[in-house]
Amino acid sequence: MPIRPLRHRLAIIFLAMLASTLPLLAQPAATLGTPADSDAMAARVRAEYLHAWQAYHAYAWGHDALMPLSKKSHDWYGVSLHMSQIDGLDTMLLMGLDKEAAEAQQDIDKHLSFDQDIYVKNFEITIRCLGGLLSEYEATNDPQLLKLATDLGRRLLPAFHSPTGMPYEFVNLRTGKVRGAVTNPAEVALLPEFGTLSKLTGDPVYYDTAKRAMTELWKRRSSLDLVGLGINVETGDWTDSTSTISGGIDSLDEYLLKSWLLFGDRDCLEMWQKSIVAINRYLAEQTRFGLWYGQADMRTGARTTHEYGALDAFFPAVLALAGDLSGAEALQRSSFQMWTLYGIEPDTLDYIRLSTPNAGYPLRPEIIESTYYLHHLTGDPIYLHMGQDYFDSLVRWCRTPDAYAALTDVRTKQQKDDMESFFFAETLKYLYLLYAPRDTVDWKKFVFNTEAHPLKRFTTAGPVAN
Ligand code: DMJ
Repeated sequence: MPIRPLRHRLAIIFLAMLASTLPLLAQPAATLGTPADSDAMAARVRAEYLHAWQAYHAYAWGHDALMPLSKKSHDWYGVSLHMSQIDGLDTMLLMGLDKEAAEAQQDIDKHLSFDQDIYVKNFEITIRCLGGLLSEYEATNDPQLLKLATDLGRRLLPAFHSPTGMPYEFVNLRTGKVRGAVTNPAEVALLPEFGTLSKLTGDPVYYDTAKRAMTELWKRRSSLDLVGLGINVETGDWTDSTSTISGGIDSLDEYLLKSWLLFGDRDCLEMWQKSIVAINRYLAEQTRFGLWYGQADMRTGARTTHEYGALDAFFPAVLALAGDLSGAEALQRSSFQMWTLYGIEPDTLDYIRLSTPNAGYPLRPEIIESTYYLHHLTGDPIYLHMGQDYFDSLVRWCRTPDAYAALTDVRTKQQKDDMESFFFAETLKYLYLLYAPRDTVDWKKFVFNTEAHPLKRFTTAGPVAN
C-alpha cells in the first residue's frame, strides 16, 4: 500500500480544514488515518459489534432498543417490534456471527407480532422492519420472515389510502386508521421495500401502490424540478417549499435511482435524471473549502441556508452509484472536513460560518456508507484511512463499558442514553464492509435499502459498476 502519498493526501485535506477552522476547534483534531490492515480492521469492527450486541442481549433482549447508559430497554410504541433484532440480523449474517444471528432469528420468528393497536411511523417501520425482514428472508429462505413481512406490508398499506395516493405519516397496525396528513418526500418514497414484497409474493398491489405515491409526489414538483420539505397528502399542496438533499427529502432521490437498479423501472430512472440535474444546479455550492449541498426554495431556486449535515453525507454514495465519481469524491472530502472539525461529526454544519446549529451525534452511518461506496467503486485506499478515523473516533467518544452511546454535543462529547437500531443495521455494517472482502455483498445482485438492508435485484438494468 503506498502509504506516504496517502498520508500526504489526507494531510492536505486536514490542513485545509485546519486553516479554516482553527478558532473553532474545541477539542484536539482527530488524528490522521494510520495505515489500515483490512483484515485486522474488519475483525476490530466485528468485535465492537459484539460488544454492543451482547449488551443489547443482556439488558434489552427482544425490545426495540437498548438505552446504553441506564441499561434499560426502550420500545418506540410501548410494545416491541423487535427493531434492533431485525436491523441487526443481516449484519450478523454478513459478519459470520452465526450463533447470534440464529438466536435473533428465532426470537423474531417466535415472538414478533404486528397485530398491535399502535400508530406507527410508516416510513421508519418500512425501512427498518419491512426492509430488514425482506432482506433477511432473501438471505435465509426462512418462510416465517416472509410471512411476517407480508403481514406487515398488508397492515401498512392503508397508510396510502389518501386522496392523492401519497401515504399518511402514521398508520394503526391493527385498525388501519391513519394520522398525519402532512409528510415529506422521503416518507412518500418507499418503492424498494414495497416493490420487493410484490416481487416475492407475486401480488402487484404493493409495487403499484408505492409507485403511484412516488409518481404523485413527482407530479407536484416545481417548474425547476425541485421538491420541498413538506406536503399535504390530502390536498397535494406543499407546506414547506425548502428544497434540500437532507433529512426529509434524502431517500427520495436515493430511491428513484435504486428503484431503477432494483426493478429496471424506467419511470424512476427518468425522475432521477431530472431530479439530479436540478439538485446539482440549485443546491450544490462550491466554496473555498470545497463542494457542499445547501438549501434553496423549490420554486425560485434562491438559496435559503448553507447547511449540510450528517444526514447529507449519504449523497456521495448516491452520486457514486449513479456514476458521478468526481462529484462524489469532492463531496466526500467535505464530509471528512465536517467529521474532523470536532473529532466527530455534528448533525448539522453551516459550511460558510463553520458553526453547528445542531451539535448532536446520534451514531449516524451516512458518512461511513459513502466511504464504503467510494472505496468499493474506486479502490482508492484513502477511504480505508478515512474509515479508520471514523472507527477510532467512535471507540474513543461513543464506546461505553457495555455498549455504544450517541452524543448530545460533539463539542463536549457528552454521551446520551440512546443507541438507535441503525447503529447495528448501518453504521457498523458499512464500517465492516469497508474492510471485508469486496464480494461480501455482490453489487451485481444486491442494492442496499436506505437502512442498509441488501435487497436482491430483479433486473440487470442500470450501470452498477462492481
Ligand atoms: C436511517 O434510519 C436511514 O438511513 C434513513 O434513511 C435516514 N437516517 C437514518 C440514520 O441516520
